[in-house]
Formats: sequence, structure tokens, C-alpha cells
Amino acid sequence: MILTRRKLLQGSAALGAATLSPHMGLAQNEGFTSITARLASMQLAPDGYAQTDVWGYEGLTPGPTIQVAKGARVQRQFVNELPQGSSIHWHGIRIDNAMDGVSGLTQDAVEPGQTFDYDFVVPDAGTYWFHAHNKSVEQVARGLYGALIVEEDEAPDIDQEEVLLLDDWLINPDTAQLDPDFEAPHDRSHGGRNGNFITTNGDYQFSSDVKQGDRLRLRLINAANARIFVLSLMGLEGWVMAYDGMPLDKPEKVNGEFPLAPGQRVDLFVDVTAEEGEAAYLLRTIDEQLLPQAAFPVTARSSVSTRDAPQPLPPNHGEHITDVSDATAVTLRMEGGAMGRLNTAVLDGEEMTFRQLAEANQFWSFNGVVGMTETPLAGFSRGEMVKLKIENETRFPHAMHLHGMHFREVLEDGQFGPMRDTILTYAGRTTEIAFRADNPGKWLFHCHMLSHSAAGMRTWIDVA
Ligand SMILES: [Cu+2]
Repeated sequence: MILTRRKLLQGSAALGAATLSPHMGLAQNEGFTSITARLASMQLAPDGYAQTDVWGYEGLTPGPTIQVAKGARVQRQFVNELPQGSSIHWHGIRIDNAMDGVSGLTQDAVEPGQTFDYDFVVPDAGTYWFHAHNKSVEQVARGLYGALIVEEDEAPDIDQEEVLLLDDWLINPDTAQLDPDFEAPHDRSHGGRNGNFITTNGDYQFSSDVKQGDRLRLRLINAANARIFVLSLMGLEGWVMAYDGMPLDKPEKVNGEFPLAPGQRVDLFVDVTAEEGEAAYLLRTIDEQLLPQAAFPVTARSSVSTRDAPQPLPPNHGEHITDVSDATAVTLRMEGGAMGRLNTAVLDGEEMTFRQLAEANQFWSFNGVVGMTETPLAGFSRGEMVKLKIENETRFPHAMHLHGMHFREVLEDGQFGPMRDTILTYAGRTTEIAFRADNPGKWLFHCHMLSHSAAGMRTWIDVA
């Protein structure tokens, strides 16, 4: 459990008012500290199974949560003690391009034994995360990720906060070790690497005690390689407060199931309605079965009387896109994958048949091109409004993530969706997004089903 500021202040009241500061206990501008990626093992599977070898920041998965105030400067010296080159991407942060952590685009991979200084400001409050961005299909699957929480200037009125990183692991039940075939052609050409063992914060039976009537803030982060979590609430009355860190103008009541695609986050406020002695749940649906993703045993009743529906979180920079008629139009046609209709595509400058691509373990194309190229998908001048049409001509959903900037979906009725950095596009459907290209640099745009990204689904845009 993470203490809310209210509890923190209550707990420290006895120490005297002089010790109180708005962001007491929060790391901010404290200078460089190190974050070391290294090998570790942990009891991931239930008792009786062996420990699982993982890779983790500070030897932990999830890594230690970085929690800072809005506007704070984050300084971390990344120390690589892995057997592979690596880098850290700060997912969802409107960051300086040089700090975006994409090996091969914004920096070289940090080789084993080497270090890299990440130094950036977090301009927006919200729920973000960080993860490895070199060979990410392997490195994220091994556990290299953690939460990055940026606090609002004024703490919202909640009783308890939970940062919940959802993941699945592909584990051999005999050995409790991760399946080492991170490049399996079947995963790459189908739905990606899906695990057989699901956890919250590395715990397959995550549980946290709550009080009836309490309002919790749940910060959900999908850290899985490919799994789209289908979630719902039980014994909790909930509101969506923010998607991908960005607050909604009006909280949305949670009604039934909602998807959380890889890379996406959602902030919920939930009021505990389950009775004392029972439990409330965050549930996942798999094959029409409801299973607990996180349990909240109700151990007492809150002394606080029931609250009204929550007020919206304070807005971030919030680009209120109202008109995209003059926006620069770009189309991204996705093709390939199993059961797709991709005949030929260009890989490393060479036109190849789908069979040849498959032999190279590549399966997906954007506008007929597989993987990264020397030239960007598109170049924009700074401040240009862009509308990007994503045509999913494959048989699979894809969670498309834009680095460095948030966008809104252009809806059919002329309205715009919430600000996001990762959007789920569905098979056979066209999704249009709009954003202002206001952050200069080379920004990756890729599928967050990491096997897909490794098998062709990545490109980049250039903002001058
Ligand atoms: Cu994909």
C-alpha cells in the first residue's frame, strides 16, 4: 500500500507542523540516484514451485515505484548489469527526445557494465511507467518495468492509493522458469507472447485490506507483452478519472467490462461498497470466466460518510482539439500477420514475399514497409496539427503507442476521444487520431504488442 498524502500528513502531525511540506516523502530534485538493472530471482509461482529467474530494476519486478511531484526533475543514472544492452523508456512522459530511451533511435543501447544518465522534467501529473526499450519483447517479459507516478499539485480526496502493474508470464510449470523463446514465430505472427501466469505487482493473488466506504485510487498499468486485460469491478463503485495519465474533463462511471491494452493506464476512483467481512475485487475476464486480478478484503467500516461522485482531476496541458480540417493528413496501413493478406513488403530496402519475410521472422508492415527505416513515416514542423489514419488490415488488434506526445481519437460524430498515448486498434477497422506535433525530435510510433513491434510494426515520425 502506498500512503496517501492525507495519511502521510495525519501520520506526521505529531511531529509538528514544521516538518510538513507539500511533497514530503516524495522524491524530487534530489539529484542523481542510480537505477540498476540486474538479474534476480523471485517467488513468482505459488509456494512449492521454484523461484523464477527474472531481470529487474534494483533486482525487483516491478521495479521500485518512482513517485515525484508534477514539474519535478527526475535524475537517474541507469546502470546496466544485464548480459545485454538496454535502455529505459519513460512511457507517456512529454520528455526531451534525447531522454526518451529508445535504443537505436534516440540513443545507443547502454552496454553491459555501462551507465547512462537520464535527466528530465515531468510536466504532467498522472500514472506513467518505465520499461526497457531494447529487445523489449525479451527484456519487458523478463520483468524490466516499474511505475512512474507524478503527483497532482493538490492531492485529490481519497483514502488509499494502489499502483497496480498487471502482467502475464510465460512460465514452464515444471521448472517455474520463463519460456526462453522470446522470438517464437507463432507469437510474432499471431497475438504476441501471451503468458500462462497472471500477476499484479508480481503477485498472483494480490490483496490489500480496505474499509467499507473508503475511496481508493487505483492506478492500473498494463505491463504485459501482448495481453489485453478485460477488467471489471465487484463490490466497488468506480469512475474513470484519467487515461494514460491524462485526466478526463468529466469522470466516467465504470459500467461493466473495460479493456486495458499493453502500455495503457487507467486511473480509477472506486468507493468500497462491499460489506465488512467480504471482499471487493478488480476482476479480469478470460474465456467468459471472471477471475480476481486484485482482492480488497473489507476489514472495517470507514468513519467518513459516503462521498459525492468525484470531481475531475486538475487538467494537464490538455490540447483541446476542436477542428482537424486543416490538419496534415497521414495514413498508416497495417498489414500482415497470420491469416492476413500481405503478399509482399519491403524489408531493409528489399521487396520480399510474405514467405521470405516469414523466413526472416518478420510478419507485419506499415504502408508496405517492415520495421524501422532511415527516413521517417512523416516529418512535421513544430506545432503542426496532424491527423493520422490507422487502417488495421490485419486479423489482430494492435495497441499503437506514440512516444513524446499525446493524441485524441477523432470520433465519427465529429467529437474527440480522451487524450491518450496508446490506442487499441481493432482488426479490420480504421482509427483516426489527431495530435499537435509540438515536441521536437524523433519519436517512435509502434505496436505495444512487443512481439509485433519486433516483427515489423514500428516506425517513427520526425518533428523539426
Ligand atoms: Cu500489434
